[in-house]
Order: sequence, then C-alpha cells, then structure tokens
Amino acid sequence: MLDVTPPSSEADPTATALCRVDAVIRERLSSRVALIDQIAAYIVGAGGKRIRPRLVLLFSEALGFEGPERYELAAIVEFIHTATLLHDDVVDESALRRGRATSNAMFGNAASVLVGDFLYSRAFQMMVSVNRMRVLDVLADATNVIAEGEVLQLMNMHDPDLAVHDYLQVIRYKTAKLFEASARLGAVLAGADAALEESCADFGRSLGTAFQLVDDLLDYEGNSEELGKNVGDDLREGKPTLPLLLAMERSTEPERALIRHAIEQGELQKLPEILVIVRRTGALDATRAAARAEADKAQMALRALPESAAREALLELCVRSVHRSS
Ligand code: GRG
Repeated sequence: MLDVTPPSSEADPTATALCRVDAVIRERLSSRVALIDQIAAYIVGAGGKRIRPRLVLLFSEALGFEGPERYELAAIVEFIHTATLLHDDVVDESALRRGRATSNAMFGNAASVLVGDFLYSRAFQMMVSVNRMRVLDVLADATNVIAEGEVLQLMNMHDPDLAVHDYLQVIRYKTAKLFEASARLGAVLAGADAALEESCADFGRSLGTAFQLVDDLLDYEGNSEELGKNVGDDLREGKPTLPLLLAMERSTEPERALIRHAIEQGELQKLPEILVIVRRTGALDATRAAARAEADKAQMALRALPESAAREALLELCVRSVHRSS
C-alpha cells in the first residue's frame, strides 16, 4: 500500500527509523469504514517527503532519546500534515498533489474533508496513547495555530496591498508551526531543559519558514512534474505571496497594475508576462535569499545541540530545503 522508498542510510541516519514510522502509519490508518481506508491509503500511499517525521526522529536522536514513542509521534505529525493537505486542496480547489490527482478531484470535496477529519482525530487518539500532557499541549497548540493561519490566509486573498509582515505571519502559522512542533517534540521526548527545547523549536520555525518561502517560489519557477503539483496555482487563487509582493515593489507602474489586477481577479492568463516580471525584477532571487536567511537562522539554532550524525543530517536538511525542486 505505502510506496515510500527510504533514502540510503548512509545519507540519512533516520532511514531505518522511517521504515518503523511507515509501519506505524500503515497500522494506524485502518478504519472499519472502507471509504476511509481507500482515501487515506490513496493520499498517504502517494508518498511525500516525510520531513516533519524526520524532525521528530532527528531531534530525539540528537538528544539521546531512543524509545518507541518517537515512531508514534513521527506518525502523528505526518497524519496531521496529511489532514491539512486534504483540507487545503479542497479550499484551494487543487487538482494535483504528490504527482497524482488530488483526493478531492478523485473522491470529491466532502469525502476529502471528512477523511482529513478522520486522520486529524486519529492523530489525537494516538497522542493520548503516548500519555504525556506536554505532547498534547504542543500539538493542540500547533493545530490551532495552523487553522488560524489558514483563515488569515483566506482573509488576505485577492489583496495586492498585503504587507510582507502579514504574509510572513501566515506562513509561520500555516506551515512553520508544524515544523516547530515536530522539532520541539523531539526535545520533549528527550526531556530537554526549557532553553534547549526552545532552540529546537527555533530551528523548526525557521526551517518551516524557509520551506514555505521556497514553496511559494516554486509556484512561479518550478516544474509541475518534479513538484507533483500544478505551478501557477497561487496566482489562479489570487494569493499574494512574496514573489508577487516583491515584484510589485520593484516594477514599473504598468507592470505593477498588471500584477495587482491578476491578484484581485485571481487569473492565470497573464502568468507568462508576470513570470517575466518576477524574474527581471529579481523577486524570485530575493525570495530565495529570504529562504536562505531563514535556513541560516535554523542552522544557528543547532549550535545548542551536541555534535552527532543526527545534527549533521539537520544541517543538511537546511541546505536541501533551500535548493529543493520538489
Ligand atoms: C486539519 C489542523 C487542520 C487544519 C486545517 C487547511 C488547513 C487548516 C491548513 C493547511 C496548511 C497547509 C497545507 C500549509 C502548506 C504546508 C506545505 C508547504 C505543504 C507541503 O508540504 P510538503 O512539501 O508535502 O512537505 P509532502 O507531499 O512532501 O508531504
């Protein structure tokens, strides 16, 4: 059912642990309801990069925790992530995800939202079984903030005057918060003191911010086949992301008017002209530079950790997140 090829263990010290996580995922996906089984297997079986589970595993390993709860928590954050993808693809009316037709395109909006609810509530059942109040605290807070981020984003749609500060708040809430929680949970499992736990959380927040900045960049310069989702979706929805906000700051009056109109109307017809403008103004390079600066902050936060293969893998994750094409 699951088709996830683990990376070679030489490059990634979590490869074996990730196989254990996939076993937990397979086991905990099951439901008495056939349609849930079918849709959950469809989206989870499509793979995904497993970045959030990796953060739980790498931070717990870097801080010396080896108990089986790390597999459970890694599966929990992947379930929450998958629930948000199912809901997000309905909200965004997206058609392609992880190289396949989205679940909403295959099974319809209602089924997609409801199976997202199943995964989300299954994640909470699993959290209770871990039996640590702090874990519940971290994940209850994270999921609440993610939902706030998504609503904030909805309020910002079609607004070409959105301030960069407000755009950054959305990406910290909707994306970086789960990265932050995943890293923090590794520290919680390991019983790290408050200062060390905060450094791990700082890492997750910065890496998550870098990751979303690159996500927004790839929506303009990426390749649908490599990305596994359609490029140009943000413009179609009228989403004012950093590449467009920066391009408007740096362009001529007619160019600015063109971008403003595309955001207000949410239309793709002008994508080729807009691509020329975002490239020429250096808005794409500046977005990548902003991602690099966040990834550098993440790397700095790792100084709090003792040297280990896990810490090296986290450093490497920062570099790859900025240069990724999928
Ligand atoms: C169910 C708690 C809950 C909230 C619903 C819809 C919603 C509120 C939140 C959506 C948040 C969201 C989808 C943010 C984008 C995050 C993002 C960059 C997703 C892509 O992550 P990857 O590239 O995906 O890690 P893969 O496919 O590799 O797993």
